Amino acid sequence: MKKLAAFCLLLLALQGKAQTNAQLDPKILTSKKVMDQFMDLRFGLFIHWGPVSLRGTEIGWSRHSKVPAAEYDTLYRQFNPVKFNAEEWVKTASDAGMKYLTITAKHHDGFCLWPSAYTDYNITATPFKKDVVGLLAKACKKYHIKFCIYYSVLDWHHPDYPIDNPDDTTAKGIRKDARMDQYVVYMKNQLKELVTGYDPYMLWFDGPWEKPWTPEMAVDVYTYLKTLKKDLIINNRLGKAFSGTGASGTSTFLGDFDTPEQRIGDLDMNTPWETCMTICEQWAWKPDDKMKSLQTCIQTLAKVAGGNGNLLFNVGPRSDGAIEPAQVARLKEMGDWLRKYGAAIYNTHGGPYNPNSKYAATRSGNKVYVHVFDQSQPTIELPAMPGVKVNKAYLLKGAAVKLTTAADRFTITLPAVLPDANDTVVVLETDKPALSVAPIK
Ligand code: FHN
Repeated sequence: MKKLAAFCLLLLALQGKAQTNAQLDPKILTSKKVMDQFMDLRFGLFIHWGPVSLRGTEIGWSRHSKVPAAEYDTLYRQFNPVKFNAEEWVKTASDAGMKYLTITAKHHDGFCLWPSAYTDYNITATPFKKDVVGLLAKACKKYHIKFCIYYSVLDWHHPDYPIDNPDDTTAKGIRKDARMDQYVVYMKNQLKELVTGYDPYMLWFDGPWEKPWTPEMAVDVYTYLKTLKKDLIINNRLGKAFSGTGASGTSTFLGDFDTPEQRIGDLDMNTPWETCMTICEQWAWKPDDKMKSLQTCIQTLAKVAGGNGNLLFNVGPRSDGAIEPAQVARLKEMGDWLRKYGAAIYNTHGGPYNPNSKYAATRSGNKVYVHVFDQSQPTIELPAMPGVKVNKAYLLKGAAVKLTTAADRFTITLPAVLPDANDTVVVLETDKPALSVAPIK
């Protein structure tokens, strides 16, 4: 994916300045209230799934490269995920402490996980037939998980999308009869199906980097979507600029939040952002894919929250419809940690300290939650918070800890045995609202 980010940067440079929210009618932009509520959720489940799970190769990207297109495009005929149980998936998210779920309704390969009236290349053409998007939407409603939909702007399968093979820039990789104007009509028809049919909380767009998709189309589709649902949250990948293409900060992209990928975003108290990351290495299911340790998972969540961002954590279910049991178990372990220490994650803001390998910090009211990762030393030193006094220091759910205050720093003496080896949370109660402290980079 690093190659992709470089490729996006190059494309962006070639295509000139990307569009920004300044080109939208300010009345249609998603309100700060709605975005604050989204950011309070902090943690969501990303799901990359489709017939390609039959091959165990990457969704979209392995078409033509690892799997011949003719074979890739007919995998749906064998796709019969008999173990798919939408409520089980949603309960896995809920048990992980996740508050929203984002499903790849249509990825770059163009296959639709719902019975779209605008293409036969959809779930009803499989032996399975059931409306996966609809079943997940219903299960999310039942378990009070916000339902979100991923939709790929580029579509290497659709006859009106000009690019068939991103790796072949010769005439062979291009559809010379493609009609991009017709493709945008198709896209808007499908988006209307999804928004009016399933009432998603958010649309997670992807794949805006190729030449056929223009900034003008992005502005048109964002504006169109807001006529369908005013409070619909829309990420910044309708537009050309997103983290990884060098964009950051509200003035440099179109959409409601930034989307750093496979990395923890920088501390930013102004621009809503969400890191998307795989629990393993591949987005879609892969046999024996290497899974992140519990420590990495928990510390990633704490560092993202410490940066004032959300974490969209991805699993790729198998072709039989089950999520790998080891991944379900890992997510449950994250949920166990959150059930104990979630006050330091949900409904907090990031900062005031920039997350680092030793610690991260979140805050709410007059509390700063210091997430201690490096437990090799008996003490941890933090720069002083200008103009703010710490009245009390204690372990979240635990005993008081010793705090020494100097002009330019605090020193916390940690107990000999820490309650959680992955992330021990120390609470600093301040004499002023914790949010009054400017970020300490
Ligand atoms: O190309 C996609 C990739 O397959 C995956 O969906 C990620 C997840 O955000 N987004 C794109 C790469 O930036």
